[in-house]
Order: sequence, then structure tokens, then C-alpha cells
Amino acid sequence: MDDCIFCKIVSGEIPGTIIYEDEYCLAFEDANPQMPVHTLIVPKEHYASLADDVPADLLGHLFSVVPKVAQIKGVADSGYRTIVNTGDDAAQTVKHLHIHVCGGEPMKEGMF
Ligand code: DGP
Repeated sequence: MDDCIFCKIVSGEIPGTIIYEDEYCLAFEDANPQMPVHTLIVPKEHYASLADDVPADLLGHLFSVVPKVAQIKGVADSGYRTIVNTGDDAAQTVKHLHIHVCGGEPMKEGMF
């Protein structure tokens, strides 16, 4: 996708702070972190969101990378939250499927 910012990070056209990469996905630091640890995992292939007929094996792979990212970021033991925003009501601002991995301090109990 020519105008997709995460595709540009995947291709190296724009920089990202990459902390993990494999054949299918890339993990890099969120540019606007909401927590001390806030990393995004994205597929290398463009899918707009979870609603974009994402192959199940790719989804499984992306989620299998979550604990690896948590280990790399040092939150595997303290805990972390994974979030996938899908569509407008969820405030998905970047239309390239991504998993947020957030942690590094206690979160309040609440809606989720
Ligand atoms: P979402 O609301 O789920 O679509 O979250 C998109 C996230 O992407 C948001 O937390 C900020 C982050 N983001 C937006 N643009 C860039 C960028 O150019 N680089 C990086 N590293 N993160 C970005």
C-alpha cells in the first residue's frame, strides 16, 4: 500500500525503532507511547484490520510473537496488555493491522 505508514516502516522507507523481525512480521516502538512499554506488532503484508480476511495462520503467528516481544521489552513477568483496535468506533487510526503490546506499570482495573 503506497500511502500506508506501517508499510513504509516495513519497507524501510521511513524509520522505526525495530525490536523484533521475522519473515512475517515486524515489531517496533509506538511513536506516541501511552505506557512505559508500548510496542506495535504488524504483519509485513498489508491488511487494513482484523476485518480484512486475515489468514488464520498469520493471525496465530502475530499473537505467538506477543510473548517474545514482552520478553524483549522486559514485561514478560510483570504483565502486559495486548490491544487490537478495529475500525472507527475503536479509534483505529492507522489502517494497517497492528497489535499493541503495553506495559511497564500497573494499570487500573476497569472496562477491560
Ligand atoms: P491505533 O489507534 O490502534 O490505530 O494505533 C496506531 C498507533 O500507531 C498509535 O498508537 C500511534 C502509532 N503511530 C502512528 N504513526 C506512527 C509512525 O509513523 N511510527 C510509529 N512508530 N508509530 C506510529
